[in-house]
Amino acid sequence: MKFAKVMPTILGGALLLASVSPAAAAPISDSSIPFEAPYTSEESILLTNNPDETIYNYLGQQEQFLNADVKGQLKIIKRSTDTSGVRHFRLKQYIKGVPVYGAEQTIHLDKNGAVTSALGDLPPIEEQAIPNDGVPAISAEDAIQAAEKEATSRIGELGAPELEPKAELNIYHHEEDGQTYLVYITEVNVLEPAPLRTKYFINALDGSIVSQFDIINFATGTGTGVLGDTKTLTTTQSGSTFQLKDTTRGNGIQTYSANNRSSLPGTLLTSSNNIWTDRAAVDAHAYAAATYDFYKNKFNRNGIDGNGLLIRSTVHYGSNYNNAFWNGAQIVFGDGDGSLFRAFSADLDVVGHELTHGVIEYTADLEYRNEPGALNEAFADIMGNTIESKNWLLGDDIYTPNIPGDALRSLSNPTLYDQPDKYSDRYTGTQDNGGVHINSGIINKAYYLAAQGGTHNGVTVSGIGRDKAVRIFYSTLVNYLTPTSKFAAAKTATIQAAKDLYGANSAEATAITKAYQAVGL
Ligand code: ASN
Ligand code: ZN
Ligand code: CA
Repeated sequence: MKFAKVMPTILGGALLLASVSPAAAAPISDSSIPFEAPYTSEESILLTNNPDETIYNYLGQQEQFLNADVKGQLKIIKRSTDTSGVRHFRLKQYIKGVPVYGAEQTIHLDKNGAVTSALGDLPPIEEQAIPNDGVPAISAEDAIQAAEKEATSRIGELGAPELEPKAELNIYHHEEDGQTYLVYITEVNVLEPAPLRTKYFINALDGSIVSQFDIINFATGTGTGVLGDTKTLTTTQSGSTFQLKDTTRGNGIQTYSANNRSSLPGTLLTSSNNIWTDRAAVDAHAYAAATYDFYKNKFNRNGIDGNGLLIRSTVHYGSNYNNAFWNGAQIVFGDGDGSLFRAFSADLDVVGHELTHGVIEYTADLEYRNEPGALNEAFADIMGNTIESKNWLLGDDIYTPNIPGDALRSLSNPTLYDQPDKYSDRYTGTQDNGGVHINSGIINKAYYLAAQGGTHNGVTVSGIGRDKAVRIFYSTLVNYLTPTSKFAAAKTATIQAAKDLYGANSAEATAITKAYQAVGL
């Protein structure tokens, strides 16, 4: 009889438990029945006084539960007898000589040779559903390479394997889609560049990944952020403690505390229970992950340098320190003084801004003074604001905690916070490196107009939305600008990026042109 559903147990688990007496639970001696080549032929069932025969006779009686073929597919792979004389058998399913992943069955005989229980979970596989008759089209070596390629895309160039990789051909019943696959099962197991142990099910016909899961490595913690919100965090378990280390994004994200001192990176944050209470650290860790994901998902960029560069964040830098920064190697957040600012990591657009300074250093590398410096600041604001996409403000979640509604800067109306919104109003003095945090308002406003649309200085722009606008500005930064680009070059570059992405006569290119015209460029 064929069956359609997964067979849970032949007999119930309760019976199994009930049948195990304290004596039977005593240490199991090694197989007192010598292991023989598994046999499944009718002939063997005719043997007398053989416990194996009892097992197969029993399976033959279970046809109301078992696919008729299953009896012939189950091979005894282990026999043992414990001190009470109870015999334990472990059987494994093979179809066309290929093992079926996870398809094992245990059966137990009491000292009189009667079956007391059986337990297993055999997948419902029809023999004719086995792809290519169980013959692989790629080699085990190909499968190992496919797995290593996926692992490399997640954590970077792999170090030496902790276990020599091997790939075993299996039949795999995929519970999610109900399909039967012929797969190689292999494991990537490395410590460098980050600890990773992942099991892969590689399609033995085309090398694609059918399924995969991480065996060790990361844990999911929960924490409370600066604003009292609860969030999940990717962390790492190390022995009995948890570390604020995410190994699943690029070469990792690690969050430290400077403990109100000024040496970096400080100490890695840990927890005994994976419940995180350092609110500034919770936000820094979660928002670094969100920023990584934004760059990965939207632009397929693997981290700050495009090559998975480790993101290190330090919170509680200095005492009442009213700033955050990228120092060329990591991002750093002060706690704020509590009145002008609260902890800087509490705002996703600020975390995105600081990490974007890192991205800029690895791309256009805009010089941090005068117009190139203001472009540097504007791109940091534009990306930070777009990562959050909550409003057009910068720093509204951390600025003046006792005054609601204000912010550090506004992309839609830079003049609200003493920034120019047209080129003729630009600051030409020497403060702030030649006004890098001032003149950025001009470019911020151009971005806002391109995304949202509007009329400014008599020029009307049809908005193309944040998504297209940010793709154009990202491409401008990564592909077109150079370290000494000024605003005029930024205009040319952004228009060219829009034409290259959307077409020379596209509405997108027109919107960018008008947006720059509206700010007097
Ligand atoms: N928070 C400031 C910024 O990222 C620090 C600086 O002046 N560079 O722009
Ligand atoms: Zn900045
Ligand atoms: Ca405020």
